[in-house]
Amino acid sequence: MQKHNGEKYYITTPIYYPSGNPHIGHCYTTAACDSIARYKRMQGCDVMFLTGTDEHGQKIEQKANEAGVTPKAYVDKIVEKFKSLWQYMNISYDRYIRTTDDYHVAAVQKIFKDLYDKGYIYKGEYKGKYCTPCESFWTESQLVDGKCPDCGRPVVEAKEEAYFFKMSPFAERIEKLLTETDYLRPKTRALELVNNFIKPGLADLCVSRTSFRWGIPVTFDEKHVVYVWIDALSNYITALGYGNDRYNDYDTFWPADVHMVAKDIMRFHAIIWPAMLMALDLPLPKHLAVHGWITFDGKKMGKSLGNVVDPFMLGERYGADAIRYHILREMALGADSSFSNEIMINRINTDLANGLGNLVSRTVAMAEKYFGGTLPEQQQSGDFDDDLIAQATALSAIVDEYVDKTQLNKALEAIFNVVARANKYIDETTPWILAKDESSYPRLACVLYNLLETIRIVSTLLSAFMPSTMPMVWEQIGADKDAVAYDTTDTFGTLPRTVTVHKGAIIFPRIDVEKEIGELNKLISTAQTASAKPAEKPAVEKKASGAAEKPEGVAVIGIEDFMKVRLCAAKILACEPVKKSRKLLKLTLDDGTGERTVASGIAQYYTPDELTGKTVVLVSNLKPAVLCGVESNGMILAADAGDDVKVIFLEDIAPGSLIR
Ligand code: ME8
Repeated sequence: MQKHNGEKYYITTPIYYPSGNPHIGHCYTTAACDSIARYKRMQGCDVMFLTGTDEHGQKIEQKANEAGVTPKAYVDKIVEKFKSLWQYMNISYDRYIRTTDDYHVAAVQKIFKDLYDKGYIYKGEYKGKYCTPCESFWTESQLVDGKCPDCGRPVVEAKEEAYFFKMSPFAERIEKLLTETDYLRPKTRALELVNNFIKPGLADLCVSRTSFRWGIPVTFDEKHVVYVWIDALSNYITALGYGNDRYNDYDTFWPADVHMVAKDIMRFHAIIWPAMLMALDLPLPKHLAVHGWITFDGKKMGKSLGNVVDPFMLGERYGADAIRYHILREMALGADSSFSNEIMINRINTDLANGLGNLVSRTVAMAEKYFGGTLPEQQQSGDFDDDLIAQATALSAIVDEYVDKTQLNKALEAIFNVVARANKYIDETTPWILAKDESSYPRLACVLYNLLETIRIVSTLLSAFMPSTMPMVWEQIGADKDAVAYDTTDTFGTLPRTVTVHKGAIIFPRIDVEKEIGELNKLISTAQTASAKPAEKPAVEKKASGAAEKPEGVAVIGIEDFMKVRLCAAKILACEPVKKSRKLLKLTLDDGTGERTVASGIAQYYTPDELTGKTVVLVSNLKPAVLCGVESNGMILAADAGDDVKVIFLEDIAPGSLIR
C-alpha cells in the first residue's frame, strides 16, 4: 500500500490536433491518464493532469480555408467537442492547454530564441520528403515503400528556407536514456528507435516554416513560423508556467512522472523532446509510456474512421464507464488492440453485467431478503473466508504496481480476478442453503459481510477507472466516504458489522448480443456510407490475366476477416512435454506484453531444446482452450511439409511485433 502524503505527480496526454472530431483513439490515452491521475489522487498525491489541443499547422490552416473560416474559429469549434467529450467521459484534467493560448505562444517564442542564442538552432534550407497530414519530413531511408512511415500516405518533395534544431550533440545521451534507463516503456521499442534513428546519425530537425502562416511567429525572423514540434512539445512545460507568468507550477511539478502517447508520436517524445530539454538544460521527464493503436478492420482508428466508432454514440448506448473499462481492459501496453463491437459487448456482459454487476446485486439482494437489509451483529467465520480475504486485501498492492507501470489492462484484470473469486465464494458458501436453517444465520451474516467488504475494496480501486458508476455501488453496499478511502483497501473490517444495504438499480444491464450487434451494424454501415470515399475497384478486377487461381474448396475471405486474426512475434521462454499427451508440447511464450502458455501439437517433430529461445508466429487472439489439462492461449504457426511439420521461426523480430 502506497501513501503519498501530498507527493507531486504530473501526468500528461498528448495535445491532440483539433483538425477533426475526437474519436475513440483519443479516448484511450485520455481515459488511461485520467485513471492513473485519479488513482494517484486516491493514494494521496498532489496531481497535475494535463491535456489539451495542438492547434497550429498547415493542415489546420487548409481545413479552415476549406471551411471558409479563420483557423482560430475552426479550432475553437472542435476544441469545444474535445472538451465536451472529456466531460462526458468524466475526465478529471486539472489543466487544459491550447497552443493558441497567449501565454504558450509567448513562452514558445522565448524557448525558440533561447535555443537559437545557445547555437542549437541555425538557418538552412530544407529539401526532403514531406508528409502533409503528419506534418513530418522524412529521410529517404525512413520511408516505407516510398510512403510516410507513420501513416502510410504519399509524401511530396519539399524545399524551403528553414531553421533547424541540431540533434547530433544529444545523440549519445539519448541513446543511453533509451537503452540504459527506464524512460521508455515498453523498453522493447528502444532498440527500434536506436537502430532506425540514432545509429544512422540523428538528422537535424526542421523547426520553422515559411510556406504557411498559421503558427507561432519566430520573433527575430517574422516570415518564419515555429513548426510543429517545438510548439507542441513545449506545452508540457509552458502549461506549468515555464517561460510565462500565467502559472507558477513549473518548480513544483516538473519533471513529469509520465507522458503517455501512442506509437505514432513515440519518436518525437523519445528523441526530440529529450534533446530539446537537454538543450535547454532542463531535467528530463521520468517516463514515456507508449501504447499501441486501437484499430478497426485492421486500420488505425483515426479521424476518417472516427464516426464509425463514435465515442458519444457508444457512451449513450452502454455508459461512459463501460466504454472506459472496455478500452482500458483491451489494450496491453505496447501492443495494438483491434476494436470490435462484439468483443466490447461480450466484455461488458461478462465482466461488468455478470461479474461485478451480479456480485453486487446478488449480495445486496441476499442481505435484504435474509436480514431485511441490515446485517445482525453476531457473526461467525468459516471455510473459504481466509482465501477470499487474503486475495481482496492483497489487491491494492498489485494494482499499485500495475498503475505505476502504466499497465492498466493488468490492473483491471487483477481487480476482476477478485470479483470472480468473490462470485466463486458465493457458490462455495451457498448462502441460500445457510438461510434455510436459523442456526446458520451467524455464518450467513458473515458470508454476506465478507462479500460486502470485498465489493467495497474492489469498487474503491475501480473508482479510478470507472468513476461514474462506483458511487452507485457504494450507495448500495452502505459504504460512506470514509469507507471507500484508498488506505482502507488493504484491510477487512471497515464497513460496520451491522451495515445496512440499499437495493438500487442494476449498474450494468446485460446486453442482448445479437440484437445489439444487428443495430450497431446498421449504424456503422450508415456512418460508413456517409464517410465513404469513392469505392476502389475490387482487387481482382485490377489483376492481369496471370491472376492466381485459388485452390478448389477454399473460401475467399475479405481483408476484414483476415484482419480479425492477430498475429505477432513471440519468444519461446520454456518448453516441456504435456504429460497426458504424445503430441502436445507446453510452451511458455513472451508475447511482448507478458507471458502466456500455448499447447502445440508438435511433440513428434521437435524436442523442447530445439524450440526454447526461438521466436515464432503466434495467433494471439484465439479463444483459450484446455488441451490435456493445459490451458492454451493461442496457437503457433507451422507449415505442413508432407511427412514433416516445420514451425515458422523468426529472426531479429522483437516479441509483440505485429505480423500482417
Ligand atoms: O499527434 N489508438 O495529435 P493527434 C490509440 N498533436 N490512440 C490513438 C489513436 C488510436 N487509433 N489515434 C489517436 C498529435 N490516438 C500531436 C501530438 S503531443 C506534444 C502532440 C491518440 O490528434 C494517441 O495518444 O494525432 C496518439 O499518440 C494521439 O492520439 C495522437 O493525436
